[in-house]
This record gives sequence, structure tokens and C-alpha cells, in this order.
Amino acid sequence: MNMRTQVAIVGGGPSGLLLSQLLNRAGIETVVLERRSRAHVLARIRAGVLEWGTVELLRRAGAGDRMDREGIVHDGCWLSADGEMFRIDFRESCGVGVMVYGQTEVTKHLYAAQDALGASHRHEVEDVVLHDLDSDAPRVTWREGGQAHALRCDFVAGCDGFRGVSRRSIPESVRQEFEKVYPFGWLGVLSRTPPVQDELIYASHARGFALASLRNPQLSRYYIQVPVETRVEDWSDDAFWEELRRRLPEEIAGTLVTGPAIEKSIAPLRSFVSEPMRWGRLFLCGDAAHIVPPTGAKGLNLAASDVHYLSRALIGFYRSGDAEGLDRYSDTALARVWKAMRFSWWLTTLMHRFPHHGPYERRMQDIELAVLREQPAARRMMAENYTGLPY
Ligand code: FAS
Ligand code: PHB
Repeated sequence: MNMRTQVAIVGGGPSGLLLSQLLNRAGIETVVLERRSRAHVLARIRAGVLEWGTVELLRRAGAGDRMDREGIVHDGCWLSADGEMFRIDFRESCGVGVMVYGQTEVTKHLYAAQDALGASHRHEVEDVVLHDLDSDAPRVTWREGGQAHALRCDFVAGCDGFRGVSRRSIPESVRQEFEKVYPFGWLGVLSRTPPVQDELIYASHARGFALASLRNPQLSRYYIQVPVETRVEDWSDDAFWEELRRRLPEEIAGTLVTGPAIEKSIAPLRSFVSEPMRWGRLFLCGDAAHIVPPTGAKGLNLAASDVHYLSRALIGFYRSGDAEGLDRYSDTALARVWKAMRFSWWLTTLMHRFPHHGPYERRMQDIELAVLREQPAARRMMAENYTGLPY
């Protein structure tokens, strides 16, 4: 079937859904092409912390009221090093907090908002191919239910994540890629248990990093650093809880309520950026262009700022023919992406145990933590980056 729209959006995760929602509310037509089923997208358990900029963007998109009712505002988090804890006070350092609200809920609400607008989504599409991106008449083709389809459009938004087709549609000769793969992963568990602490705890420990997070007062999210070759089946629930207890500060571990893992998965850690984020009529958003280790809680939030910049540029173009926002999109988005890359790399390097680290690197980690504990300016740097730099 041959169709036409203004903006074709490849990928229906948070980037694609939020971009479609903002554009549709501005009267711009979109079609979202998603490889998986809606149920599959909604079943993903991913991020849990929203920067304040993301909170305000979701409100502007008309997809924030459940977040405002059910999300939990956090004014700080805790760092612990070999059993000693100290707090990073976001509110005191930079006047804002973060919203603890799961990406799964964000996605659910974006779908509901898109349904209310009668948005056009195609699920379980296959063999998506982007054509004529360097012309003024780009096209997207795909197969769906055994039928061939083509969509003519003005612009293509590549929101199809790290393994999508969009980034690879930019000629290799044009792309410059930066990558760092970490020698460990995160084993994450979701459990219907009361969180061990009402704010997040990032724990550095001789046995490895651990993170105590949450979704709500009855739903906890925990992670432990594991060797990169670890398989989920290597870890029973009991083994996970015992290891988590050993890495959390004693006074906290003693109050840990354990229960069956309702989700257990391993995420590899990498830092990755592909430049530029625009080629002709193609614009990349979110994980399609960059990946951060989840330590700094930046992945979903960078997707949000990319979508903010791109939606603003497209609305400007359609309203007044002004292409300046589009021409500056890649540089504008990358300027913020690289600062989040740096923060995520810094916190990951600080809090994890690296197989190749010697006594000097270990001592630098201890000293960096002491600087954070003792120097308000250091805590403010962490607070400003964790809560999100301005758009
Ligand atoms: P996504 O990958 O979420 O969405 C891309 C969409 O495109 C998917 O629905 C996919 O099915 C679809 N797609 C792919 N190829 C396609 C094709 N060829 N055609 C059509 N559709 C296609 N971030 C945090 O901040 N904190 C965390 O704790 C955290 N944990 C994570 C755990 C895991 C296992 C992963 C993979 C990521 C995690 N992230 C975390 C990062 C994550 O939240 C992303 O930053 C966020 O999902 C980015 O959203 P999108 O850019 O929409 O990409
Ligand atoms: C989560 O709750 O999933 C979470 C929170 C903070 C992070 C990473 C993951 O840095």
C-alpha cells in the first residue's frame, strides 16, 4: 500500500512515541513504524529516574498527569563506599529533584495519549528500509502481514534504538562512532517488596557495584555488577539477595525485604555516540544515536532532550518554513549528549570495580568519593548532572 505523511518515525519506544505525540499536538502528521508488538513494547522493564526536564516535557506532551499522581519526587540520593553512606542533596545543590517513575509507565501513558489523538502506528513491521534520505522526497518501505508498503514523507525520525536500521542508513563514510564497552554488566531484579530505602543508594563495594532503586512503595528495583559473561540463569533469587546484602551498608542490608524476582535481566554497559545525528532528511533520536551506561540514569532522559530539540525544529519548519532548527539539530543535541556521556562514564568509573584496575586506580576511586563526601562544590557538580543539565 502506498501512503504519505509529513514525518515518518521509525521505532515506537519512548523516543518515537514522545516525538509523535509532540508533533501531533502541533498538527503535524506522523506514522510510527514499530518492529515489535505493542504488548512487547509495553512489557519492557528499563529506566526508572526522570530528569526534571523530562518531567516538564511529558507534561507539555499531555502525558504527565498519571506521572504527577503516581511518580515520586526525590530530592537526593545516597552514595556508599565500603559500608559508609553519605547523601547528595539535589534540592540544596541545585533547587530541583528527580521523578522516580518507570519507563514502562511512561510508555504506557504515551500510548494512551497517542490513542486519544488517533495517532497512526504500525506494529510488527518487518524489513524497514529508508530510501532517498539525501533528496527532498524520502521514502520508507517495509513488509507487514506479508504485504509490501511504502510511505512517502518530508522527514524521517530514526527512533529505532541501538540495533535499529536508521543509524546504519547513514553512509559509513559520513558517520564517526565513539565507543567504550565496560568489562561488566548489571544484573537487575524487580520485586514486589518495599524498597530498602526511600531514596536511591549507589553502593561501591570491594565485591562490586550495587544499586537499590524503586518504582513505588511496593515495587523495588535492584542491580548488582556482574562479570560481562554472566548469564541470568547463573543467579538464583536467593543468590542475588545474598550478594546484594553483602554490598549494601550493614544498617541498610539488615532491613532488606526480599521476595521472588518478577523480572530478572542482564544489561551490558557501554558508552556509544554516532555523529552526526542528521543526514539529509533523516534525524536520529535517543538510543539510535547514543548509548550510556545506566549508572547516571541518562539513557531515557537523553532521548527526551533529543525529542525536545527535534520536535521544536520540525514545528518551526512547518509553521514558518524556518529550517534553522533542523540545520542545528545535530550540533545542539550532541552538545548535551556528550555532557551526559561524560557524567555517566565518570559515575560508572567511580562506582564499579574494574578487573584491570591496580592500587593507584583504586586509591583514586576512594579519594574521588572522599572529595564528594567533603566538598560541597563536588556534590553540586553531581547534583546538577544527575538532575539534568538545562536543555
Ligand atoms: P528504545 O530501544 O527504547 O526503542 C527503540 C524501538 O525501536 C523499540 O521499540 C524497537 O522495537 C524498535 N525498533 C528497532 N529496530 C526497528 C526497526 N528496524 N524497525 C522498526 N522498529 C524498530 N536507561 C536509563 O536511564 N536507566 C536504566 O536503568 C536503563 N536500563 C536499561 C536496560 C536495558 C536492558 C536497555 C536495553 C536499556 C536501558 N536504559 C536505561 C536505556 C533505555 O531506557 C533507553 O535509553 C530508552 O529506551 C531509549 O529509548 P529509545 O531511543 O526510544 O530506544
Ligand atoms: C532504575 O530504577 O531502573 C535505575 C535507577 C537509576 C539508575 C539506573 C536504573 O542509575
